[in-house]
Amino acid sequence: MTARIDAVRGDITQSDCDAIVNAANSGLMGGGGVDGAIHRAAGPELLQHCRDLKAHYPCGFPVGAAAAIPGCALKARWVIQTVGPNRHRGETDPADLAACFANSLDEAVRVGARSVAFPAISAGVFGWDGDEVARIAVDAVRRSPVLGRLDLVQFVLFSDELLAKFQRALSTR
Ligand code: AR6
Repeated sequence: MTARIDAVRGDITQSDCDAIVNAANSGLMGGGGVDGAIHRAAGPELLQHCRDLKAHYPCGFPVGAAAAIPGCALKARWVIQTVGPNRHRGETDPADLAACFANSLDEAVRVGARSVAFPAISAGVFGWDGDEVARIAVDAVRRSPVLGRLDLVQFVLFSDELLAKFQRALSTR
């Protein structure tokens, strides 16, 4: 058996998945976009877990890395922190974005999650094209060696436009 991979429109903070992935920044102290929404919904306790994680990364959390912290007030049991490449800073390597998805799935399996929800990492403030994010995300998830240890990988998109892009990527083999 391998995980079902799908895409829905919605707010990832309301996801029923065991783990939700946060598109954070290397400072890990919260921000706008999905990061801000997750911090608001999870409550202030999340920030303390972020501080503990940050203490291990004095030079900043690396682009493409992933680490799970407790979901606090969220339905999700874990928030997996990852940092996408920032196109506005010249971070244009698709491998860095693919690493966010692949490493987040590895981390989800490591903590025992069976279902994982992803936002469109780097498709907001970090300036990547939505179609490109969708293609890279779907490809990285399909290639993941841990897919057989998960039941569901769900992309949760904030707009119909982005949902259509992910649906297109999912319909292409
Ligand atoms: N649920 C699902 N998707 C959402 C939600 C939500 N509640 N809110 C926003 N999105 P962004 P990035 C979508 O900018 O490009 C932050 O300040 C949003 O519409 O959140 O990786 C961090 O602290 C977009 O499609 O993440 C970093 O500094 C997608 O999530 C920086 O932004 C990603 O947009 C990271 O930028």
